[in-house]
Amino acid sequence: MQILLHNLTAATMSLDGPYGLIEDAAIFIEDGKIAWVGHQMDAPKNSAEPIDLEGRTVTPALIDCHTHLIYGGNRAKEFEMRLLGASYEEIARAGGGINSTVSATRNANEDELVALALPRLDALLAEGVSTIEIKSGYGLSLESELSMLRAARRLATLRPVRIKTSFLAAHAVPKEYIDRADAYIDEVCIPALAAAHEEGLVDAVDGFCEGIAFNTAQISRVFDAAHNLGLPVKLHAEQLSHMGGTQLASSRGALSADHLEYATEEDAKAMAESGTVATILPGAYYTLRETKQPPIQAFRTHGVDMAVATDANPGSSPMCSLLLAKNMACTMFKMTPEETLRGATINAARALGLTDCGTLTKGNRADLAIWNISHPSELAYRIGFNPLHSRVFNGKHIL
Ligand code: DI6
Ligand code: FE
Repeated sequence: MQILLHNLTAATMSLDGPYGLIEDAAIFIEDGKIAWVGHQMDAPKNSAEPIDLEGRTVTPALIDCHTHLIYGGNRAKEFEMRLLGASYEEIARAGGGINSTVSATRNANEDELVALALPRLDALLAEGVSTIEIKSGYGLSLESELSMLRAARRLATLRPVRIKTSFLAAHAVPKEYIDRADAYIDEVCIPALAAAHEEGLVDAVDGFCEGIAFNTAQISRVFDAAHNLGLPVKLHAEQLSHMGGTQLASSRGALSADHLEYATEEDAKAMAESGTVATILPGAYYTLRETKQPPIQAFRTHGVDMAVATDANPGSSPMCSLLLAKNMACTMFKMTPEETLRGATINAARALGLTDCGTLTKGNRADLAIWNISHPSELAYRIGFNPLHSRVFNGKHIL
């Protein structure tokens, strides 16, 4: 199976210069992989059917490296309550918040969870996304966490998409364990992790280190369990307050620390040292009307790679648009359009521990997004407009 794409601008995200841009480029795809990228006049002679892209821009397919796409119900009522003055934390402590989604998720079977997630998945794919990370964390019981992960994995059999799963039972304390968070970690979270791993359902282990969730000592125990199983870790850290999660995650060589609104310069230094990606989630900042901004300049200064993701979830970020997340990261946090494209490609791949995608590089998977734009900065600029022309997924052109 061979395809030659020509008459295009390639934003390789791998070469020197802005976006690793190559004008008048061609891309040769063979057996699901990128076999060659360069100036079209140098394209290798071969028998592949050429596809004229008429000057369109090609980027690596987008990667949404932080989502909670699988869940039951919705939280529109809490959205209303917050606008009337209740805080996210107050609602959570009163048994709403994550725990209200836990009830709705436990009440849905695996088929229903898949059906509920498909429209959200389709919205992401329509914008050129080809790899999506999906977390558990709304089951909070062994059976229900496994059901979420199975549903997440099943999506990849129903659509042209690659799914990576993160185990997030340390997301909230379920109501049957109220005031017994340590017992929940020992009796549910760690045994469920072992069971999920045994079934091959876990690519990484995540947690929510926050006043309304788990402290660093509790997350540490979950990370120990991950380590014993040989699984990489990541962490929701410093989202609503400074709890020390970033330092913990960095000291454990975490793939990413996510949110980070309350992270400090010292945290940025620790992340740089451990090569931990900073995953910026503007949808949650926006939805919660947060005012404390993540320390973007410190991440730049210390050379921390930044990813940008949707955090798609029913509570703090009911958003299924990675293009909008890119736009918000620019407008609200003054990230550059190029930083946000790195954040949704190469750095998102790093946040997932993937080395075979996120750039247009020979040998990588042929996961591409083809756009009706003339420069990749346009992907962060418009609001509520989708310029995707088509995708190439695993070497197949999907129109
Ligand atoms: N932080 C978040 O923003 C999501 N999870 C987390 O740990 C929110 C989850 C929710 O409100 O349902
Ligand atoms: Fe999240």
